[in-house]
Amino acid sequence: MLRSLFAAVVLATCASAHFVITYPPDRGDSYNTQFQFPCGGVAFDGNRSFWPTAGGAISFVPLHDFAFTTINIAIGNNIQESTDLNRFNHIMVPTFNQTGGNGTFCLPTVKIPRSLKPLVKAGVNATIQIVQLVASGSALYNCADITFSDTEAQRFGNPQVWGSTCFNSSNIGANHLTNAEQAINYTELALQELNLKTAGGAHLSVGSLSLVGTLVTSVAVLLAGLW
Ligand SMILES: *[C@@H]1O[C@H](CO)[C@@H](O)[C@H](O)[C@H]1NC(C)=O
Ligand SMILES: *[C@@H]1O[C@H](CO)[C@@H](O)[C@H](O)[C@H]1NC(C)=O
Ligand SMILES: *[C@@H]1O[C@H](CO)[C@@H](O)[C@H](O)[C@H]1NC(C)=O
Ligand SMILES: *[C@@H]1O[C@H](CO)[C@@H](O)[C@H](O)[C@H]1NC(C)=O
Ligand SMILES: *[C@@H]1O[C@H](CO)[C@@H](O)[C@H](O)[C@H]1NC(C)=O
Ligand SMILES: *[C@@H]1O[C@H](CO)[C@@H](O)[C@H](O)[C@H]1NC(C)=O
Ligand SMILES: [Cu+2]
Repeated sequence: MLRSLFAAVVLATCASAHFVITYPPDRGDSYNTQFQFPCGGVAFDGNRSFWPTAGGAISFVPLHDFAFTTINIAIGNNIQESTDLNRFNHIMVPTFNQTGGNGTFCLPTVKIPRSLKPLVKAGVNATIQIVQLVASGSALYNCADITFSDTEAQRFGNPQVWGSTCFNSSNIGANHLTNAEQAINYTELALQELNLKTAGGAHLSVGSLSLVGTLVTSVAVLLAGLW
């Protein structure tokens, strides 16, 4: 049986969940168990809603000031939901900083991960998972069970449906997370390593000296913070 979009929107307005997915609608409400991997402690109930085969909008109502948010998908009917057989390892939207709460946040064009494209066609079932890591350190989960449909994009594209479902409330947005990995200069690291090797450990290389410098600075900053 198909979940109605209307039911999900009503749910969102009186939600007790930390965040509610409104499109495609989530499985159900959870608050006390929402930190449970992979779907916030809500069991699959057999209900699904349509979602476009070529990818489409994902809309949700967050509650927190900000949350590091990741959107994943697992293809299949009855997803095995244990952590060691994690099928929610196909990333649709890599982690970003979702800012603002108590309004609607919508990404209009979320794509199917390249690795899964060959598996996706009308009638295939899947589950979309949204993970929100909030300031307290809790990871909160929510899932939407879907069936891919070739006609859903057209239905959803109807301005009446779209306009009431996919928008960003004024206080809500997103920032990119600076990827610490990208900030590392691997050329520099390789040169430092080479320096250490050619120096044969006999004396500190420039690389090590700058590392010591960084440590000293860090300790100084830490101490400054304590005053
Ligand atoms: C599916 O959703 C409908 C409407 O929300 C609900 O009445 C029904 O109980 C759900 N099905 C199951 C198996 O829970
Ligand atoms: C997809 O899920 C629905 C409802 O859970 C089920 O009735 C249907 O058989 C599934 N489709 C496929 C192709 O397995
Ligand atoms: C995430 O967004 C919040 C709210 O705008 C901001 O305070 C915080 O510094 C951001 N965090 C990162 C790591 O971007
Ligand atoms: C949203 O509303 C809840 C409940 O009133 C409140 O605890 C929370 O701080 C609000 N979040 C934001 C970002 O305003
Ligand atoms: C909502 O904000 C996000 C982040 O800035 C943006 O990617 C998205 O396109 C916006 N949604 C709409 C419907 O404009
Ligand atoms: C990385 O380090 C190398 C060697 O010191 C330097 O030539 C290069 O400009 C650095 N790249 C960036 C992006 O800082
Ligand atoms: Cu919360």
